[in-house]
Amino acid sequence: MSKSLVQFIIEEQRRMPGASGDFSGLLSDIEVACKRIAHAVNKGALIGVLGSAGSENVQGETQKKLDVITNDIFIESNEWAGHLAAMASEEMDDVYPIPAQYPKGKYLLTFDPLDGSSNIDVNISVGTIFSILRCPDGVTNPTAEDFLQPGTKQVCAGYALYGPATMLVITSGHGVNGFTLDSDIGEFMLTHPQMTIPADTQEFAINMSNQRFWEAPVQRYIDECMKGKTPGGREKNFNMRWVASMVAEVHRILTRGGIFMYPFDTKEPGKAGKLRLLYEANPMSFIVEQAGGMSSTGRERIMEVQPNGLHQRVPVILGSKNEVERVVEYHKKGA
Ligand code: P6P
Repeated sequence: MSKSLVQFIIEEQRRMPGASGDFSGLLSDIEVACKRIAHAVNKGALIGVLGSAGSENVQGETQKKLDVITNDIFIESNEWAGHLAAMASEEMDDVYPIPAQYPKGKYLLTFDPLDGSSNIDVNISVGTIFSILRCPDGVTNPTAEDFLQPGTKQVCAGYALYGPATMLVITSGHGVNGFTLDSDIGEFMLTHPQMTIPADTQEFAINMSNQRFWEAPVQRYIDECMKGKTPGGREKNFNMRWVASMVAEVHRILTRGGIFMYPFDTKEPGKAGKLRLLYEANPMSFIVEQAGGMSSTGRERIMEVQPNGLHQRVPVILGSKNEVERVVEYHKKGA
């Protein structure tokens, strides 16, 4: 019989002498949150959760009903057990402190409760992304400043993918493992142990409608991919994908390789990129690097970026190592 996530977590804990069980408990609470979100997402129109909530988040994006519902689910599932000192979310302007009636713990949790939610009304896969940091020693009431840690400080990162199957993919620095929800027993079961990303690929993912706004290095890279084996192109032909759901793109890359790009563009001056560092780029970069891939802004390793704000955005170029290295090389040359 394959291993459940609960068994996997406990066996991982045994590998860390002196572990208090706090981390294991937090992961189990996150697992419950993802099961609850999977239920809400899978029921969709049947329980009236599709459509707009009629509000905007701190990003100025129209919130879907499920954006708000899934954010509430993550808060409710994780605030009570005493593993966290505070939380931060794409859907909340500021830090969420643990209510006074609950004990506090030593971890900080950041999350995007429903990434790709613009797809939810058209029944395309969406996901949840989360990242776990340590709360700085001696800090009992964390502020936004305490979350501003580079991605290399992450203790754990993961995502849930609500697709044809519901999956949970997690790393805590010892490789990447994928679990599939067996709805007959309500357990996530280990189905994809030690996932690795092939160093080479013939598949790129980018929103081509932004092409006129890209910098020269990205223009060159995509132009060569589009030319394939014709003159001025590459040694191979390429295929393209764009789901507009980062979790689905990253999962495809973990499964069969690829390069995902949401680079800097001049579409909205002053915006450093579209994707958010703390709860999208950093957790996905931790997972990608642990699977043998690479993740860069084009100019620096994403996990070494020193955050300057809870909702900071960065350019993201991640996936098969040899292709990301080529894009980084083009940035060094200026094109
Ligand atoms: P666009 C979803 O809104 C998201 O944050 C990522 O999941 C996805 O990769 C990207 O934005 C899609 O952006 O501009 O294609 O809608």
